[in-house]
Amino acid sequence: MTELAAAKTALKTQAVETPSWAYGNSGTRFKVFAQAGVPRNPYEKLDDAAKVHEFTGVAPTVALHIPWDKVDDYAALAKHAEQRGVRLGAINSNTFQDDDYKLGSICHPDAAVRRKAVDHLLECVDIMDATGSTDLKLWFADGTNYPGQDDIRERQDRLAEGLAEVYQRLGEGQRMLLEYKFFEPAFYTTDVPDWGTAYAHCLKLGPKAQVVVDTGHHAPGTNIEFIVATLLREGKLGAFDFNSRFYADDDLMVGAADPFQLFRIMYEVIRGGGFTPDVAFMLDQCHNIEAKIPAIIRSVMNVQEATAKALLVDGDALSAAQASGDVLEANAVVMDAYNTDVRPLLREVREELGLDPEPVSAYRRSGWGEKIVAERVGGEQAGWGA
Ligand code: PSV
Ligand code: MN
Repeated sequence: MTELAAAKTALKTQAVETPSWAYGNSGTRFKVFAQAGVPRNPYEKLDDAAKVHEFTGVAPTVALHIPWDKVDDYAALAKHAEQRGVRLGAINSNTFQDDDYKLGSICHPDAAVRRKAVDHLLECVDIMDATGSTDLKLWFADGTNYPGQDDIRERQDRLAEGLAEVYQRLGEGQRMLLEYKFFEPAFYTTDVPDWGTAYAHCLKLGPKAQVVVDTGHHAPGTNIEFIVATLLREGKLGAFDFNSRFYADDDLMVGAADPFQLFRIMYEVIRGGGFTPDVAFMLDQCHNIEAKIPAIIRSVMNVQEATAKALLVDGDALSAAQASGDVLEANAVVMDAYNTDVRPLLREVREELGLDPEPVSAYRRSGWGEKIVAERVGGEQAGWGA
């Protein structure tokens, strides 16, 4: 198989999971701008997600967020997804929105609050049983704002204890994905601030615990691809939350702020054997001012473009240049791949999959955007907290 043919085959098997919350209203702490046609419940979020999959062909699963996507009958929700041609993906827990969590959740100094948080995580595993989801995604807002506020070491002990209880509850084929974030909402210490802390906990827990790399959760200038390479070497990279950032956790469209970084990350994924279903490629974004569905389609395409470029890196030429110490040539090989216009290749891939080569235009022509604006009248739009 030629390199190009191999790249095409790989691109056809790619899967990007979209987050239910990206279809709802969102904003900053200053303002949430409502958009017409936004889903009013998890069923309508899935209808929109199905459109993203219909036009891209590579977004077959949708991540849920509990309690924002709470329903009475999860099997019925899974069936609805299936009827639309998608499946339910990771279950994201939420231990940051209740008043009880002011001083933390699973790391809280009060055992009763910790119990409540762990019970919520166990409930999320029950939901996974009902939906058939394999991944429990954990992000904790836990931390402190002031030196001395709480004991850093004891908080780690509480975290380990809570995680261990949830880990024990995981069934066959289920896993726990632990996400880190360096700050916010806590500003002095965060209990899972970096990949090293997440890794240390996952290592102790066992093989069903893996680390999530959210690309927006690092200090500016962090070499994320190095983290990716390291986690893959250790067999501990479970998933990505893709988004892009200019300043902090901006949750902008992946590939918008720094497409070169996304390419470097995807190169390390491929180089490290991470381009498999064992690593979940998820989006974690909010579309505060732009139209949501086309923005999600664009984001999926941005991931595809970075992947295509990474697949085109000439491995033999790169190894030869590296082995001979030819710094300039090695860098040129990587840059040649990055500078390749892969859009024609991706158009071909889509045509071969029976899709329109231009997903955003095809979506716009489909009339779905107008239909949801006309039909989704009344009721309460989904957004933060719903
Ligand atoms: C908060 O920073 C966050 O964006 C985390 O990345 C989670 O993955 C997501 O929210 C959903 O809880
Ligand atoms: Mn995230």
